[in-house]
Amino acid sequence: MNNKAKKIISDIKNLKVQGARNIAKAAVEAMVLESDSFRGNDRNAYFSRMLVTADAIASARPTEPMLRNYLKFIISRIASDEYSSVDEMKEQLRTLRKTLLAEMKEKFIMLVDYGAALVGNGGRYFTHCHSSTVVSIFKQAYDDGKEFSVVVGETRPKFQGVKTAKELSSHGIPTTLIVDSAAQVYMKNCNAVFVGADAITASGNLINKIGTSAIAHFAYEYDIPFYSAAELHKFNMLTRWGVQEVIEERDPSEVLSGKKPRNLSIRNPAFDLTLSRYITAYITEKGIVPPQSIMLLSR
Ligand code: RUB
Repeated sequence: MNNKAKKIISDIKNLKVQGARNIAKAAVEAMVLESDSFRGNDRNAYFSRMLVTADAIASARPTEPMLRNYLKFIISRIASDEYSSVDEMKEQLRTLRKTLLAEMKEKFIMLVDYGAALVGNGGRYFTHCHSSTVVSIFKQAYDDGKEFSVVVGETRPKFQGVKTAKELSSHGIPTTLIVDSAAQVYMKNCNAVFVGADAITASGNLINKIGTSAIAHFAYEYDIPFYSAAELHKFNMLTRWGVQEVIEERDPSEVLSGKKPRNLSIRNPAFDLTLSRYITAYITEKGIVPPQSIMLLSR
């Protein structure tokens, strides 16, 4: 495999590239790099190499339907092209990258507009982890002239919440960083919770960074709206047929470094599942929709 594509895969694995959207964008890039580095005119060899690469990228983060959806789209385009030469296919893939990224951006702008409208003047909001979508919603609301503040949990074990806190505060938004276990205390006085999404299932359930589900329970308890900002590409179509979205389990060394005492087991799930009944609505490119409508809109 091409070294640059390999580097992207390793960046995705070790979270240098994190968050569903950034991962999907990086995956498209890796596919183009791999395609461009292919030497020869053998269409079958080209196709197998693209398949192997897509597989390697998809398995770098197993809980990412958006990533898989983009990869599937690229692969099916290559597979359905019976006549082009390898060079022509390479060219088509470069054009496809532009189309996909433009489409992604267009949907994102619509989604962020819908989300920013939910941020009220004088409000206080809670978020978790680092979602480029939620960060953009807050930035847009701030740029629209709204005054509000944000509370964010640090998000153990990889501290993506710290990244969120730094980005929001340097944009000018008053932001408070708390330890994850203080969530209940600080959420009481918030007006709404905004989180991102890695996967959405056919029942409208949400899979997002570990800890999201507990936050949704607190929000429910305090009668605070709980929103997930998610492009419809995050929907896992296969869940309609009963397939379960796999929850990625990451290396124990992220939780405890150094020598592990005997008999100690460490678990490190990257995500958890929030039932749809705790979700007020999803913020999508098609509007603010209840969890039950996601499957219908994702056609
Ligand atoms: C990131 C995370 C984010 C979603 C959405 O987890 O859970 O909330 O991916 O992000 P990790 P975005 O850090 O393990 O990738 O809105 O950027 O798609």
